[in-house]
Amino acid sequence: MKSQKFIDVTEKYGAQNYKPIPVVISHAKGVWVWDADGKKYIDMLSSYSALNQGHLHPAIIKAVKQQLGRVTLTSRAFYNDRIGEFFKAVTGACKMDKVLPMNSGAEAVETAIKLARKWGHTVKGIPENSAEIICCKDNFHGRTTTVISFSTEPQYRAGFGPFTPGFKIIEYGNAEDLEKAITPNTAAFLVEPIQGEAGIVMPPAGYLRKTREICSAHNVLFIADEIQTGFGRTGKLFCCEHEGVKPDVLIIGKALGGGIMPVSGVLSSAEIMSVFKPGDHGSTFGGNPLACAVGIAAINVLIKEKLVQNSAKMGAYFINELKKLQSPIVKDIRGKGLFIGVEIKKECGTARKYCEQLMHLGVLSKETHDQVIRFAPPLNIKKQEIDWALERIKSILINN
Ligand code: IF1
Repeated sequence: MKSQKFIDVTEKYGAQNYKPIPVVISHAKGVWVWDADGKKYIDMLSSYSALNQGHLHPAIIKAVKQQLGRVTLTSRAFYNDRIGEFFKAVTGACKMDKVLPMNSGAEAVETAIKLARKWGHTVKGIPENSAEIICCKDNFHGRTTTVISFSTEPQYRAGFGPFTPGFKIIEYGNAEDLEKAITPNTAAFLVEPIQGEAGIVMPPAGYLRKTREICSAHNVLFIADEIQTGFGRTGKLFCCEHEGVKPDVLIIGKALGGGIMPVSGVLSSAEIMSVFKPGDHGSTFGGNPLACAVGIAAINVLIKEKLVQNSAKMGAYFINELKKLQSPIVKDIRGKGLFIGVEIKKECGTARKYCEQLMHLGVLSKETHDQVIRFAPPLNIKKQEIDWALERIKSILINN
């Protein structure tokens, strides 16, 4: 068992801020991964939706290799010959005027907060240092000190204060709550179209549309965090499209990096983005030519291979088949596209237990909080591959 050795050395020298499912991935292709002992698994997590195009997608790998032979890093002190093309591709796909490139998701969320605050203070006329941003209970937007300042999960905050002020929390899914929370100092409403970490929690139908309307009526920016729900995960390119909603500010990440490297960004109208002046904000690595080559390829693969459509089709099939199982241990099955949560009844133990059992059968998934198993495979998954996983999921959900 080579795997155990890799686990031991990881635990010995690494900070223990994670408790991984005990599988050691050593190589991968498409929806499949192999562990250090050669056992094959289907990847039903896709690195939390950062692998929507699958592992080692040939077109993305080709783009990386080409770029590696030219230039990888320039900083934004200079222009490079890939960044403009990347900006054009990403704004085109997202139907937004302007983009500001960053690396991690949390950095992009921080960027959106700075954008909204500066817009609030300089355009909306909110007195300096008093802009408010409204967020939802059970949100997840990352782990920086400012972002955890508006987390409502005790573990993400405990011991990490003092926190950044300027955030208000409302119920997720209740549009009237938003209207009540808005004051003349409200700059923005920040929302996940589906709450991933909270347990694949979908707001009631019409919520995104209603909150969008409320934001417009009160001159409040509607900021959608589509870091996880974006790029086809829910069966539309962006989850807000399910309700015909166009955000003022769109935050993207994860799958934009094509499973290769962190690539994130904030998109907005030319007018809103114009509040950023040279020197206001930046990043050493954001918009580097390698990231740009990856981002262009990642978007092209999604479009050319119709992964958004496949996500809608395969997601509907997967959810339907899961529902047919009529498992006695399952409380709820929910999701959109290939973003699926299976909630286990409390009296049947935690989701973690079932994820570990699934791992032994060759299906990689991960619990979110205590009771929900998340299934979010690469979007190019085929019906036969879903069936392969379903056979194993069935034996765990039925025979326990
Ligand atoms: C971890 C969760 C998922 C996100 C949304 C911003 C970010 C994320 C909607 C920050 C990141 C990741 C972080 C990762 C696990 C994963 C996660 F369970 F923690 F919440 F997917 F549901 N907005 N989500 O989902 O992006 O800075 O990480 O690039 O281990 O913390 P990042």
